[in-house]
Amino acid sequence: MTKRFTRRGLIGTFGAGGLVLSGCGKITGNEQVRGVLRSAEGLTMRAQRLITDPKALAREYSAEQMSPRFRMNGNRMPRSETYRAHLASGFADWRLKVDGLVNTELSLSLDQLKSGPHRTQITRHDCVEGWSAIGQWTGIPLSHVLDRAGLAASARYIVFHCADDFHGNPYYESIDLIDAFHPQSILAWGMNGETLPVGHGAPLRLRFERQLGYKHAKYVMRIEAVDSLDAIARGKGGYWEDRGYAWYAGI
Ligand SMILES: Nc1nc2c(c(=O)[nH]1)N[C@H]1C(S)=C(S)[C@@H](COP(=O)(O)O)O[C@H]1N2
Ligand SMILES: [Mo]
Repeated sequence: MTKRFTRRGLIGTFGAGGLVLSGCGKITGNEQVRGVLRSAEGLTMRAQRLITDPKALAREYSAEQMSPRFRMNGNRMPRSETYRAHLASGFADWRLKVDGLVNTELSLSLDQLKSGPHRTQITRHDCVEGWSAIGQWTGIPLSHVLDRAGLAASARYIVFHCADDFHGNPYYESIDLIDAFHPQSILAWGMNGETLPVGHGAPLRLRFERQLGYKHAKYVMRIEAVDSLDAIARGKGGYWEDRGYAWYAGI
């Protein structure tokens, strides 16, 4: 295997490891493989949580190590008319909604998000399809936004609702609260020193450096705090998870 799997260490053979070796299309069609992945997944998460500090940082790189080209993957331009109107007006009226199991619902403009505290990190993005790239991301810590809204005691997961879809099925993702409050979980509005490009998820995308690329929701429009993922779409916690990918995609 290549160097990119060294961080997986001891737990590399479980769960998401199997996914990394296969292309998206191939694996989703195979019920048996999906079942195996699901049963291995709880083990992966528990193993990873046992051997690694949940607050440990993913490796950060220096500016010289940044990839000359960072691929765009998945959707590169949402089809939604609402999104296109926001894009045309430079996201001036766009708002990030924060709702669900929160004490105070928020509706935040891009300026409000940009004027908050921010963090810049140079990290390596690993896609399940077998490519990786090192890029620089700047954004507001997700913890800051969640603290402002105040989570209800019953909240267990944070769901990211995106502007794009595949064949009418909206892209969405979810993470648990330990990961939501991780210092490298940021809502990024900047990439490589510039405004986040549309292909990479403008105006706002999640960066979540200890898990695989598909967890990093682009085009985030709404953040919802929930106590269960069952009622959302097919109930597995994400667009790709609903099609067989691991929910806990630790790397
Ligand atoms: N909303 C949305 N988020 C998404 C995707 C997508 O299609 N739509 N693709 C995912 C996948 S599989 C990867 S690898 C990364 C790609 O991010 P990039 O386009 O900035 O490289 O975004 C992830 N987040
Ligand atoms: Mo990906």
